[in-house]
Amino acid sequence: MSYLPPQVWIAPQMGGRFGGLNRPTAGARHTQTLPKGDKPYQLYSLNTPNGIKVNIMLEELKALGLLDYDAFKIDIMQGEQFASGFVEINPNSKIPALVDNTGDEPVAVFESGAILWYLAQKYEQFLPTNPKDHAQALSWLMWQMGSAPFVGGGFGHFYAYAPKPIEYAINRYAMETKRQLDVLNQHLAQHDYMAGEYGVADMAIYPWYGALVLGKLYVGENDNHAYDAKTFLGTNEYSYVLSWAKRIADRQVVQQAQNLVLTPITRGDE
Ligand SMILES: N[C@@H](CCC(=O)N[C@@H](CS)C(=O)NCC(=O)O)C(=O)O
Repeated sequence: MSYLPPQVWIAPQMGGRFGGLNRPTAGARHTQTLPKGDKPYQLYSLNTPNGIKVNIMLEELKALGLLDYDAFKIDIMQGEQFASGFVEINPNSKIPALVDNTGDEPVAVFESGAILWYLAQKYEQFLPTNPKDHAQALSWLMWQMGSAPFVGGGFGHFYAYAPKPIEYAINRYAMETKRQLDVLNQHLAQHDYMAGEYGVADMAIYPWYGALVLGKLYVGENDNHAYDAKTFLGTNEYSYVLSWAKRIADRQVVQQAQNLVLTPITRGDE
């Protein structure tokens, strides 16, 4: 064994694609107010799977003529999630975050699942009202929020981004990711969408698990090896997940959401 944990952990300088961003502390790292447009909602985000979930909901509601919004890009590789203005609306410093200016005072919402739920409830769209499907929709929404970190922070991180491949970590999270895909596959074998009609749970699950089976997640090359998660995990075996993902990918609004144009924020009063 090459590493033995000391008695007390001391934060090291981390390597790898995201390592330089990590610190064991929260809060703003620089002073910067966020730009604000004149539309009723202000989105501060990035087109990652967690960001795309919210893009889909906003684009769906916009297509129904129910709202409009300005979209700003928070470049997490540049540390913009630690700008004081962003930390004020999301103390957790992670995209996406939304500000609702439709009422007497601005309302900030963070955590992608909370934003989906907040908007679905407010506009009475994409969240079934009958108790059985309503409970299913919330259950699958929370399932996604709890499960995807094993795919992103676990499997994707160790398979694609870690400075060197660690067999134990890749095996542990590949096992869990495949188990989750099987959970979805067994459910989607019996249902066209996650909970009744197309809705919040599909919007949350598609950008992670849909993208994975469509071969859009973790495809590339790092310093050690080429990676292609769809092939590595054999995702074609999850045929019901694949058909469901194709149904969602075919929606024009979803395509717009995946390619949403976000306005960069420029550093101001530092
Ligand atoms: N549970 C959060 C996770 C958000 C999240 O992990 N966002 C990532 C990008 S996908 C981020 O902002 N990372 C920046 C960082 O960790 O510093 C949500 O679903 O909103």
